[in-house]
Amino acid sequence: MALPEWDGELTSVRHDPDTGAWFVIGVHSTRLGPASGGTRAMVYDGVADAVADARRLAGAMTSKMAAAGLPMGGGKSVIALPAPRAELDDATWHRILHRHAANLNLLGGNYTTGPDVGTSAADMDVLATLTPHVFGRSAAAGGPGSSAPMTALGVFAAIEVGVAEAGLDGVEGLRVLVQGLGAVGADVARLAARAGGKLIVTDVDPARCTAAADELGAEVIDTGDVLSRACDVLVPCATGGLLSPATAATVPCTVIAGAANNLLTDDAAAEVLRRRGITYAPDFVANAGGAIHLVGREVLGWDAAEVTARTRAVGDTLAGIFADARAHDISTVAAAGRAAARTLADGPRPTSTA
Ligand code: HCI
Repeated sequence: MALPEWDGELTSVRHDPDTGAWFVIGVHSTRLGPASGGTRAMVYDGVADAVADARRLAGAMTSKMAAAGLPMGGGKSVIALPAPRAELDDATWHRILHRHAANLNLLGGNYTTGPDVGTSAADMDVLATLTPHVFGRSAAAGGPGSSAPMTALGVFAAIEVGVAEAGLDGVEGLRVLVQGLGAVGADVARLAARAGGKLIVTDVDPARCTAAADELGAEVIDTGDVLSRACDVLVPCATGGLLSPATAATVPCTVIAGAANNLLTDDAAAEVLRRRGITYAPDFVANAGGAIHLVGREVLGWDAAEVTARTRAVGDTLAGIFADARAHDISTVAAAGRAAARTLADGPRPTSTA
């Protein structure tokens, strides 16, 4: 089999004939520390797609850890499910978690997982009974609890700094379009509403839209209208790949800052946004609050106040990236990539908690 090129360190691919699940772990880089990143569990078109997704997401984790100044490398797990998660019975899901834990143990701590799309703190609790290489257990099980509030706080900091970079005078009165009202998106919507933003929301689940309309007075739009509805701030909090060079060329907004990983199909989309004068907060910088929460609490011994302060500092990091992009006429993604590359080239810092 011809293997596609990848600049990462290790890919583990295993199959479980009993459940039909495939398990992929991508360790992109251990340059700054042991690799870490969540476990995504969903249905894929095939194992090649699952491998590609794990590797892309692992690469993004390397950049995220570096940009956030965390002493960790980048990795990601993908479990390619035999059927949608909601259709799996408990025994099958349990067996899948057991297999995953066995794979994590094989890597011996070179990679530590955590929650991602399709997995929860409750799943981390189960994994933690089988392997030590898990972040993000529930508070009830002695873990740091959900990282969603910190991810949302970091995204909101990115929105505020993005708005300032675009020359707008604060979030108050701006039309803020939130795509995806999961735990993170719903929290960002609340923060934006509290700051006086006029919320426009969409989600595949109508009940979540109704809740946002009731709680925040949000206007609800169709999921298909995200890229055509005029707004000031677009906040993608659903799955990745929303912005290609083609959609970036027409999306009618001024600022883009969201929580979704791998929001751009490729870096060329960032260049299109730059030329149109749209302020884009690179995803791996804007959404680092979750990683700051998990690594801060579980590796660095930070308390909640420290994690909150470090998450707010996502805004400062972004302001530096925006300034660098402006000064050198490069996209914000290029600027963020350069900064992360410098951090990686410098290697591990002896006093990363200082
Ligand atoms: C993410 O930011 O996408 C995942 C955050 C994370 C960080 C470290 C371990 C698991 C998940």
